[in-house]
This record gives sequence, structure tokens and C-alpha cells, in this order.
Amino acid sequence: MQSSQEFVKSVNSFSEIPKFQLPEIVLCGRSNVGKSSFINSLFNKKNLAKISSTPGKTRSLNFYLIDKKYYLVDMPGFGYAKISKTEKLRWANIINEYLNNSKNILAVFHLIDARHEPTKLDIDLHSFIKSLGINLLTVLTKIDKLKQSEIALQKKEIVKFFPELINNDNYFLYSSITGLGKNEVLKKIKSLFII
Ligand SMILES: Nc1nc2c(ncn2[C@@H]2O[C@H](COP(=O)(O)OP(=O)(O)OP(=O)(O)O)[C@@H](O)[C@H]2O)c(=O)[nH]1
Ligand SMILES: [Mg+2]
Repeated sequence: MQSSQEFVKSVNSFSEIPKFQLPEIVLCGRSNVGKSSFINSLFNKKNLAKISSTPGKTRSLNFYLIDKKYYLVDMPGFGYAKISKTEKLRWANIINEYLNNSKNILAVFHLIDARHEPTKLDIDLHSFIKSLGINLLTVLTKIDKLKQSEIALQKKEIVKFFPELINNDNYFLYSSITGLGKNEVLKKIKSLFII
């Protein structure tokens, strides 16, 4: 089946967030973890979402309409040291308000770089999303940078932090470069629409 994706809107403040009538699937995680690359690779697009090797590339909430069925929402990353404290707080508030108030969030993908342990910010975000009762899906990104033995180790490590994680159910190994995990993630997204 032909799939369609279109960039719809870029938002810089909570009041600008559109009240869409379709479900929203949100991407969040530390800056540079690969959120924008995740969007591009899922749909085999090079430039749908802007990516950069410099952290802090995505500075607004970006809404993409997928198959005229749901919105994928690319969030600015957190934890990027070079952003001013005021800017960080401003974004933390927008993200908080959005996650707290949007009635249409179907799931949140929380991306974590597979090479590193989840940080305190990751752990706090994980609990926060769960406390809101939102369907939380964890993705370990940049798997192509790990050896098989390191992947096995990380799979063991991640459940020490988040014991409820089950591979290919509520967490996925992913590589935007090799496409690993793509089918599993797309399948998961599809299943979210079957109640
Ligand atoms: N090797 C490898 N590199 C990746 C992968 N995903 C992303 N990258 C690289 O990581 C860098 C950051 O990717 P982005 O997709 O811009 O990350 P982001 O999370 O959107 O970053 P912010 O917008 O700053 O929050 C870029 O140089 C990407 O090419 C991956 O799966 N494997
Ligand atoms: Mg980005």
C-alpha cells in the first residue's frame, strides 16, 4: 500500500499546538539520540525531518501527518548542555503541558541511545509518561554502533532500569542506518489502531 507523509506544522509555544482530530504519536528523548532520523528512516525519506550531527537541531514541536491517519510529533531533545537554562525550562514546560493536556496522544516513543545507560532525565521522563497513563514505547537507537555482545549486554541492562520492558512489545532495538527494528516498530504502530 502507498504510504503518505507530509509536514504539517512547526510549533514554538504551547498555545500554538493545534487541536487536531486525529491521534498523535510522539517522539521524545535526549538531544542527538536520533528522533528525527527515526522518522525519516521509518518512511524511507531523507529529508522529511531535519537531522543534524550537532545536538539541538530540532527546536520546535513538528507535526507530520502520516497516511492521513495520525500525526507523528517530533520533539526537541532534552539534556543539551549548550542551550540556555531559560530555553531549557521553557521547553520543559511546553513538553509537560503538551503531554499533560493533549487528548489525542496514542503513544509516546522514548528514544535512548543504546550506547549509554539511561540518564536521570530519561528515568524521570519514563516515570512521568507512565504516570500520565500514556502508552509508553522505548527505543534503543544507533544499534549499528554496537557489537553483538554489546547488544546482548544492553538488552540485559535496560530491563534493570525499566523492568516492564519486553523486546518487540514495548521496547525496540533500532538503527536508522541499517533499518533494524523498522518492521517491528511499524507493526507496533499499526497495532495501536486496533482496539
Ligand atoms: N550510526 C547511527 N547514527 C544515527 C542513527 N540515528 C541518528 N544518527 C545520527 O545521530 C545524529 C543525530 O540525529 P538526529 O536524528 O538529528 O537526532 P535528534 O534526536 O533528532 O536530535 P535533536 O533534534 O537535537 O534533539 C545525526 O548525525 C544522525 O545521522 C543511527 O541509527 N545510527
Ligand atoms: Mg531532531
